[in-house]
Amino acid sequence: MTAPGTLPPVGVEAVELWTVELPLVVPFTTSFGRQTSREIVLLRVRTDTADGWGELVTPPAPVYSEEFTAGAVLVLGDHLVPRVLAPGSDLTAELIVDRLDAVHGHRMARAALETAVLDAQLRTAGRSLADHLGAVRDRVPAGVSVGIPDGGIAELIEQAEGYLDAGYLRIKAKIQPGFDAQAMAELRAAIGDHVALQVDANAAYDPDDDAHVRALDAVDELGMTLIEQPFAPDRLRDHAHHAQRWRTPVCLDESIHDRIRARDAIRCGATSVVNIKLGRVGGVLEAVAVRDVCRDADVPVWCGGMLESGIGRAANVALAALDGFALPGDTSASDRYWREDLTEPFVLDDGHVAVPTGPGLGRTPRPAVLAGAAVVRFDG
Ligand code: SMG
Ligand code: MG
Repeated sequence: MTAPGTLPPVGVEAVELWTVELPLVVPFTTSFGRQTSREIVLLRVRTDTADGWGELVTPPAPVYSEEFTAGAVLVLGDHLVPRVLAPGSDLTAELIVDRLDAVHGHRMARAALETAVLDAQLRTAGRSLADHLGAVRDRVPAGVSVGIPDGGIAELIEQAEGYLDAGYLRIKAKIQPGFDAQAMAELRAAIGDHVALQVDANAAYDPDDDAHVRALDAVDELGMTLIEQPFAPDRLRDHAHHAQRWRTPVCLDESIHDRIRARDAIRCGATSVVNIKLGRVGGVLEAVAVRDVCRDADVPVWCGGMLESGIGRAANVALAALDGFALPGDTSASDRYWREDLTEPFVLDDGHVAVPTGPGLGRTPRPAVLAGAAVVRFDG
C-alpha cells in the first residue's frame, strides 16, 4: 500500500469550471439567509493520465464567511489557476498547497483545486481517497441539518420527525435570535430526550447582548449534544468564557479556518468539539491536519457540510471515515438535498452512508446532468 503523500504527480493540461443550477428539495434557511437552489461549480483538471474533479462549496453571498461563488470563480481564474499551471504543470496536492501559499484566504477556492488534483492522482494510481487517507470505517453515521422552516416550529418538528423516521442518527437545528430556546424546547419535547439533538447559530448571537446570552443559557438547559458557533468567528475569548459556564459542549465551525486556529481555540477553551469542513480549511490535506491537532488534544471532530452535490459529498464522506470523526456528520444522503444529484446518489442505509470505494472520489458527474452546464476552460 502506498503511504499518504507518496502519490505520483499528474501532468495537468487544463482546468475547467462547470457551473450548474440545482434546486433544493426543501428551502434551507440559516441565521444568514434562505436558499432554494444552489449554483454548483465543479472544477475539473484535465491531465495526461486521469481527469480529476473537485467542488467549490462557496455560498452565493459572503454571509457564511468572506467567500462567495462569483468571487471564488474570479480568484480561481485570475490568481489560483495561473499559479498552479506555471511553472511546470506536473502537480500533486502538496504542490498545489505550496504554490498557493502566498495567496491569503480563499480557502474554498483552493480546496476545489487541490481536491481535483488529488482525485486525478488517485484515479491514476487506482486508489480510493478513503483508502489513501487511512479510513477506519466503510460507512459513516449520518446526521441531518434542518434549516429554519418557513412554517416555523410546527414545520421544524414535522421535518425532524420525517428525517428520524428515515433513519438519521441525529438532528442539527439552526437557531437565531427569536427562534431558539422556545422552539428547541418544543422540538425536544416532540422528538424525545433520547434523540441526539444539536444546534447551530452560524454566529448570530452577540455575546455583549444580555438577551442573546439569556436565550443561549436557556438552550443550554435542553440536553443538546453541542452548540455550534454561537458567536462571530473571531470571538474566541467569548466562546471560551461561555463554554466554561455551559454544560453543553461548544463546537466551532466558522472560527476554525486552519490547524493553527484549531490549536489556539482548543488551548483557550473556546471549543471542545470541532466541525471540520475541507472547503472552509482550504483542502483535504489541511482538513486532515486539523483532525490531527484535535486528536492530539482528545477533541472529537465531525464532518460538516455546505449543501454539496455528490462530488463534494464523496470527499466529505471519505474524510468522515477517518479516525477521530466521532460524531455523526452533516453527511446526509443525496435525496435530502436534490431530486437528482449530479453523481450516482449517496443513499441512507440504517442511518449510515457508504464510503465510496472506487478510485479517487469514487464519484464522477453523470454526463446527462452536465449537458446544460456553463463551462470555462483555462489552459496551461
Ligand atoms: O450540507 O447538510 C449540509 C448543510 C449543513 O448546516 C449545514 N451547513 O454552518 O454548518 C453550517 C452550514 C453552512 C451552510 S452554508 C450553505
Ligand atoms: Mg455550522
